[in-house]
Amino acid sequence: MALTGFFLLWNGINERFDTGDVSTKQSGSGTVRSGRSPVDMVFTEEPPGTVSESDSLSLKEALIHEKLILGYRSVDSTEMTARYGELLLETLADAGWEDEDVALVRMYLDDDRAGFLPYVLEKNSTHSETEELYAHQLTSISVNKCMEFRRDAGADIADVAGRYEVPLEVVISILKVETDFGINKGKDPIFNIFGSLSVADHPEVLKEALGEEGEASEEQKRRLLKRARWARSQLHELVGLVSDGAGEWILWVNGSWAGAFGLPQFIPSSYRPYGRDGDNDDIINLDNIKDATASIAYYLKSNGWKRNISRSRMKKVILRYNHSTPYAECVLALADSIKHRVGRMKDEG
Ligand SMILES: [Ca+2]
Repeated sequence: MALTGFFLLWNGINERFDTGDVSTKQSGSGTVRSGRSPVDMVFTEEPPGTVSESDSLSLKEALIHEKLILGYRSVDSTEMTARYGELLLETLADAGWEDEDVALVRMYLDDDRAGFLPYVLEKNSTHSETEELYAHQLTSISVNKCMEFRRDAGADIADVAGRYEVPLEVVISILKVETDFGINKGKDPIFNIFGSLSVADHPEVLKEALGEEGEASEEQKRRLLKRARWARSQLHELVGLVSDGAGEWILWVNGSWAGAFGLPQFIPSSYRPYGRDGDNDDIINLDNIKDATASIAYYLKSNGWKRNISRSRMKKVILRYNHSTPYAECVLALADSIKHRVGRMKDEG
């Protein structure tokens, strides 16, 4: 089927976890921070880690810490919100966009759902990947959730993952770490995420975010400039997807602060090349568990995953999925843990 056909058929449900006939339990997403390195957590016996129902406070502390490190000034959202559409169109024209693409963005900005999101600038210019951010993924609670998911949905997605020779525990680990099996897929339309970030290097926004000369760090300025360029390329891809037949709904799919959407948390530039139809209904729905599994596994295979892959190569491939060493180490450690539990279950008969 032509690519356009997939787009037209994909109905774009993004608020629910479409499991088809798969029943999946979803429990709360309390986080646990053990302070241990994922590297230390290759499980031999019982998965280590402090078992606690909630440590959301520590996650909040980590985010405050990020802000303190970089001394971020909040963008004046009232003024910027009022000027957002104008700033975005000006920025895109300055960046060399074709008039017709700018006109499309102008049209989408008229939608009631369009709007400026100051936190996106803040998050994208202050976030740093640390092992601590992933520690809660490597606890008994987390592994228990993975085992529940495997029990409920494993049989349905094992053959899909197998098509690409990617072990089931690796797919389950990615589904857990990315969105907690669909619980944390993001809360704002990706058109607004990429649009807001696209204006981050507009002189007026930069001045607002960085303050007077020398007030904020060079590092933060560097990040804002880099992320703004990146966001415009993703926005361009997104507009292109609509133009190629995806339907305008894709603009309003909710995504994370980094613009990642669906269970695999793909960005627009990954959707077209790596999105796959896992349940053979001719619809690529990244909120459908089989399609998500196929898309994750196909992404990994396309980036070098194969049978009998070495450990170091595994890590390199996961890093292609998400360029974060703590992420890659966490995904592999969690997959080890799931595999270990499955092995123990089999031993116990
Ligand atoms: Ca499908």
